[in-house]
Amino acid sequence: MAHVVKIVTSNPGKWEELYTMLSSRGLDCIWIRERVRELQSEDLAEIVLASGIEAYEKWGGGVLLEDSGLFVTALGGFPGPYSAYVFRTIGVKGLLKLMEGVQDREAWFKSAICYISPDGSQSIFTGEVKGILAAEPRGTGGFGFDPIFIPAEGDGRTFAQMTVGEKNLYSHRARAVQKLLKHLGLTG
Ligand code: ITT
Repeated sequence: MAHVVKIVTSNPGKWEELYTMLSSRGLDCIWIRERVRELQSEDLAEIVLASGIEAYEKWGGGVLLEDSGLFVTALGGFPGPYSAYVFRTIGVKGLLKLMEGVQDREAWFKSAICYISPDGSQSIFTGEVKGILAAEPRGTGGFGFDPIFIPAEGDGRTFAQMTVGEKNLYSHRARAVQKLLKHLGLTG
């Protein structure tokens, strides 16, 4: 029986990545283009679980939410869970300014997915990708901080210089999705 997954996100870039990965495994995806209230916490898993429960109460079983962020080592993990706010306020340029003259360019994207099944059972899946911050933005694809994130395992291009399919080979979100697919028995 085909699973129906209700993906709740206000972010079209996230939807595209999640839809591409899940539909290729035979899942029927519905986009609920809404922003769910987010808990204040430093822990992405905790934030996404609270949002997931709220979404389950509103839209019922089969809901999937994802919370993610960019964690910059030299900035003590900032902006982390505040990434959406930092992106909306100071943006890519503002973050680069904070990094001016900083030698250590290491950063991580982290993702936490909450899936609540039709019978109400809650699961959380996480994924990470390590990279470095570019000196200048490059590329027009992706969203958010993609123009300045160069994944360590890649070929030197930023995520914004990759197709969705290429980004999905390395990304934090793709790694969390792999765990979800395994949980649903849809890998291999
Ligand atoms: P929803 O909460 O509605 O899903 P959002 O964009 O507000 O959408 P988050 O609260 O999870 O989502 O914030 C994630 C932010 O972290 C996002 O806005 C980007 O600035 C950044 N981010 C996360 N994953 C990213 C990725 O794959 N590429 C670039 N930036 C990313």
